[in-house]
Amino acid sequence: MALKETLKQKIEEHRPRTTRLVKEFGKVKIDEVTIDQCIGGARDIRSLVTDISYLDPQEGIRFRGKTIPETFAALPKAPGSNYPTVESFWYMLLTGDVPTEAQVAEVVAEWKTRQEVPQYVFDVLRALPRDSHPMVMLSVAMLTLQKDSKFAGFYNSGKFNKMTAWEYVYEDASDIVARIPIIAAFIYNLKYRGDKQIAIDPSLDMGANFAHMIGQKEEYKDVARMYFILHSDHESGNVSAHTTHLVHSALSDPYYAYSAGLNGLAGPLHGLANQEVLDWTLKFQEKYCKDVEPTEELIKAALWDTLNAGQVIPGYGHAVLRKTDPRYTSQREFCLNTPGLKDYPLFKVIAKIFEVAPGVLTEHGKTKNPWPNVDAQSGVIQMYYGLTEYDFYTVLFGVGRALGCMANITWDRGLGYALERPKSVTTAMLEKWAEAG
Ligand code: FCX
Repeated sequence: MALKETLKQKIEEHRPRTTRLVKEFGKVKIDEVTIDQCIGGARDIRSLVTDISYLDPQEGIRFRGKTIPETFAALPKAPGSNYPTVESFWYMLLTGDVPTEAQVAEVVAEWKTRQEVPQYVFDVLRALPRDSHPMVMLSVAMLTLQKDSKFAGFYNSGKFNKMTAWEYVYEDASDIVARIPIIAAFIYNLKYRGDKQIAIDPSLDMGANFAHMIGQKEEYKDVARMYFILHSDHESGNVSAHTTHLVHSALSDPYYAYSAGLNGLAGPLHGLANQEVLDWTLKFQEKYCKDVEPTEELIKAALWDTLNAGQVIPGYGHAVLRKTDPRYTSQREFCLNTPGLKDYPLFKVIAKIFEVAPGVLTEHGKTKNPWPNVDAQSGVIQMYYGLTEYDFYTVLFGVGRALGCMANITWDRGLGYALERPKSVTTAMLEKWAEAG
């Protein structure tokens, strides 16, 4: 069965579960809210539902119930590779099933029919100031595509129907995941390679084609596949996923929704942290170890400099996780298993920071989680392969994150989730409740 048909069946089977929960158990309490959660960014309040992924504070992410190693092991591999195609992962995120080789081939073929980016998008990108941040370019590209949204077209057709609306989200979502790597490659070439563009290679899967389009070597194909899968989803309360969900809950189409999600991803406390990590580490190398190996003492001194200046250590800490992020571990293992990369000086610095930073952050005593997150380890791999323009790294994150955000909002519409509209209160109200205990 084709992906959309399988998804249709899954959504129709799932709907009665959601309906029953609301009708029969709608008043069952699953959480309570405290004043510090109200002021402190709604941390830990259970108020969102997604079956695409779940983040356990100790164990880390599971995609459709599978840990990262289980995900990589279960999915069919790209030809000649140890890594799965991004297309096979998309199938699993949407349906919860591990696809067969034939089902993967269908998705690969389907994305090829969707990946052509209209010329007007490139025209708009070329018209932007060339020193615009690449995340601005990616977000603008999303909005530029909005005029052709199939979901918006359906809504405006006068035939809008809640039961079938998800099919139009699926259409836009599939167009977005197929096109976003093409747009990202265009932005890369526009900004850093003097607008020397490389045409799509129609024989390649998504990750491999991205590598080809940014002029990368063969080995980078697996880096792209791994990177996009690892960055795809982190349940639904993180800024990019939550923003996408929130904006789409107003029935704004997937282009509006993901452009907004990307704008959140561009924040230094979220996706931009990978750029910040590289910036921090290169400045550290420049200042402290021009001619010497990075020692524990030097790293400690640099970490304290940052903390004493009132800044955060980028790539460390997490709002949910309380252990080393398995996305960090997975990328670290990739480095350790790749000859050359294992001995790459910058990787040695990153590895040394991993030995030192958790102790320093624990002594500093503020963060609830002194362990590294995904961003602490992703940039060094890109640097090693020659993708040195680190203000581009959040764009790579955005290409991967599209998979999770688009799978989520397809299901949001499939299950008819409501407009999101939490209630706000005033400070005087909080004070009154505080006094009453
Ligand atoms: N360095 C220094 N201080 C840190 C810190 C770090 N890496 N992480 C947290 N803290 C501080 C916070 O700033 C906060 O200080 P405050 O009381 O003065 O406001 C205190 O510790 C408690 O924060 P905590 O509850 O542990 O963490 P939050 O949930 O508020 O914030 C993030 C989580 C991720 C934003 C925070 O750990 C941070 O700023 N880390 C550095 C930036 C980063 O790596 N972001 C990427 C995260 C992620 F993986 C992603 O989205 O890509």
